[in-house]
Amino acid sequence: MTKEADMRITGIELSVVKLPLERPQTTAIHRFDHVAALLVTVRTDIGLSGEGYAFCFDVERMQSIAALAQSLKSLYLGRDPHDVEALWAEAFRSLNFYGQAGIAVIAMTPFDVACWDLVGKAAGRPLYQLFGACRTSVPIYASGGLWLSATPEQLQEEARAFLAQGFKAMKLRIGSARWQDDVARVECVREVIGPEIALMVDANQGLTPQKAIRLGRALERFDLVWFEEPLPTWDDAGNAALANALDTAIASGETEFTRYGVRRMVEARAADIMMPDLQRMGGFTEMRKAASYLAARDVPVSPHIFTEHSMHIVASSKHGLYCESFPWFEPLFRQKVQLDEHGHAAMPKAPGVGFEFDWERLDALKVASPVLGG
Ligand code: SMN
Ligand code: MG
Repeated sequence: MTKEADMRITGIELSVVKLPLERPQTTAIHRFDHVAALLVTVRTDIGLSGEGYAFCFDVERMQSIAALAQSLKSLYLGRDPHDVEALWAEAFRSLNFYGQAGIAVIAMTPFDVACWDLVGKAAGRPLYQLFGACRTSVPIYASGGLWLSATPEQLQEEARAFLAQGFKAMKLRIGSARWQDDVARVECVREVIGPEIALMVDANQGLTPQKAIRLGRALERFDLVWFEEPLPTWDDAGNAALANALDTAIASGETEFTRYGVRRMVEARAADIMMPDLQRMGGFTEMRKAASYLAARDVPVSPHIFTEHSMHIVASSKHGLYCESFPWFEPLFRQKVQLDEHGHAAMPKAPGVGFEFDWERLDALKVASPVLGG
């Protein structure tokens, strides 16, 4: 590294924002009416700043993540953000006592992401090019709708709206009390989108093995891209049996932490497609390890949410399938993800992540955080 490329972290700012949702939304196991995000800005002595965020489903529980993040600040202050690998390892080790999964790993994420944002900005390159580019646009599926809480009429309306927005792929949540109702939900969406649009379903770990096999068999005729999280993530044997029994690919892994969770599922053959989540990996440093491990095992990778960041992983992974378009976090950023005529998302040309916090809007969404002293 040349002397000019050096930079030092001189300041770190943390804040919590509350993002309201238009109406409550449900999956087989969640109910959301707002999300809370922890925004981290890392400033350096060369005038560049990097940004990252973590989120959870309620402002009260966000305080625990914010407290852990606050405790990590001293580890990063004074350091060179280029040292992402060393910093990740130090942060991870320092959290050993608190559990090297769960909210401790979530709390590491915005720092690692902000450091990578700085690495990209210092190099003058978007991150996917630094990671090793394989495309300039990425397949993307609409995921901000088709919730379990939607009626069949709403499902059809939302599916039409996704098509009108230019999406060529979309994901439907399933996990109804009667599995036959899930078949009807898939049928009514297919009716609107036709056979060519890619369709995925997500049961959010809400099924039993018996229900999952019946439903999975009944869904084979809809030519789904994948059947996501049919069973609890810890049921490796159950997921492996299902993956073996069905022609439809099983996708899973969004709630696994770090490369170790990803590795366990792959070794158990519990999923055909893996969906690592940026904040459960602890940021880009570990996400890239997970993506490389999946490449080595020839397992396709389709990252979970974090659209603006996950794009860089899909654009630098030949085995990257799709990026998930998830609108909850759009208000965080000044730039919007742009779809082309193929329904692909164009990679940003700006250096780093290429999406920056929209403080003009975010200041009004800030909420008090006792642990951050606000
Ligand atoms: C999902 C679950 C929880 C939060 C966001 C998204 C969902 C998905 O499982 O895969 O989109
Ligand atoms: Mg999911």
